[in-house]
Amino acid sequence: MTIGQVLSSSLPGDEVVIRGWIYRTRSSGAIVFAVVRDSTGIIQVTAKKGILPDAELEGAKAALIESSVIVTGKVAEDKRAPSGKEVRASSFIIVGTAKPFPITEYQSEELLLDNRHLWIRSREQNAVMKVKATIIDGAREWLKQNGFTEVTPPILTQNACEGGVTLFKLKYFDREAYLSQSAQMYLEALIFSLDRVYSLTPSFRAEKSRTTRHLTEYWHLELEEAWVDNAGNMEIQEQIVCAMVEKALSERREELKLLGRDPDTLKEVRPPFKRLRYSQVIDSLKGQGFDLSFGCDLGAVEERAVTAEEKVPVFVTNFPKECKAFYMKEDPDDPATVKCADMLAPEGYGEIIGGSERETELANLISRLECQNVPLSTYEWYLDLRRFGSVPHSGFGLGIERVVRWMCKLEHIRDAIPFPRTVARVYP
Ligand code: NSS
Repeated sequence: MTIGQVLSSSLPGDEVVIRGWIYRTRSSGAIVFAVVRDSTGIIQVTAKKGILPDAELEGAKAALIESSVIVTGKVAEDKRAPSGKEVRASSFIIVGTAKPFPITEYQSEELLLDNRHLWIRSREQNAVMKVKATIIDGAREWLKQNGFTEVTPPILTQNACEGGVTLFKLKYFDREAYLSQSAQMYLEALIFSLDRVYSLTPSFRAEKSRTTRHLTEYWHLELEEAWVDNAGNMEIQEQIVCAMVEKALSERREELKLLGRDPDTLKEVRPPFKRLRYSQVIDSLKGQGFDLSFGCDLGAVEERAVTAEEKVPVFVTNFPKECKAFYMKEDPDDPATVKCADMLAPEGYGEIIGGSERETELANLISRLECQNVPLSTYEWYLDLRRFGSVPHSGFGLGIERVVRWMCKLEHIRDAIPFPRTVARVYP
């Protein structure tokens, strides 16, 4: 039985067998109080002299935290136990002993990161990973219901989808290749076969900046849709984010609470989200004393100012052409800007989605690539997509860890991934 099942459905007097790890332990004379954890929760176990064999009691007394155990015993009500129930052991078997655990109560962030392979056992990390899996489930369910096919784009590529600055270069036999920053260009090719596609892959960015929202390797959920314009693209973004939030609210309330997120604050996340034009945002920030002009990209500080008081994500649309990627379609009604939208999470968490309608005209795409000094030779295949039945289409990329950070109220994005990769860290 899992500990969760014991807590939720066993009755006093039931005999249960639990398997897990010692989370806390103390003994006084002839009795051991151990708190045991498994993936589903924690429960107190008491082991008393006379009830279980002496050798097992001695083993229980000697066992340090994180020893793995199998406990058989009877369930009893106990008001003093953290969960109101405890297991009175008739057998306490140590499966794997533990050396003194390097992580104790108050630890530096560095020590926790050096011991990440052990720290992921913590209740906080356990809760974050569950929320993450659940929001991915929520997204996949929505995608299935809405006619998207999951595809498997390459990670090794010769294309710089998001510019050269953050590329991880590698030697590919006798050539140069990169780790993918985005599956977008491949997804664009795939819509000509499948109409609506998505992929969930790692994306790589050689981000030198140490911030609370940048990883060098992150999980990227990307969608691409034929026959959809920027407005339709934003509706899809709203719906999928709401599906992710709803799934977490229906399945992960306890985990959210453990992490300090009041689940009710997420209930307001329903469409439609506010839509602000970039120029409006710049004017309003200037009014607040920011030194900005049309053409500056929005950084973390500006994004925080835009969303600090919001409870629901906000779209910022129509960024100036020069601060966005070559593939974004110029807005015919406002040609200094492109038909794009960034979705910013509320409460100051900042950008979680970047998306746009794509440029469909071959000549425009070539001139945008040339302006950005991109060598055309490795883009020939991509330009072919405009030569053979070009079609209006849009898409976007959602950073899974950015969404987890917001929903779980995490200070730093590295806690949204079990083994974070940042400029300072690639171990363990
Ligand atoms: O650079 S993006 O804004 N856009 C793209 O890569 C498009 N090519 C996606 C597409 O249309 N298919 O990145 C998209 C999202 C962004 O909004 C963040 O949520 C996340 O990817 N992102 C990151 N998360 C964590 N760490 C880093 N360094 C990072 N960079 C982007």
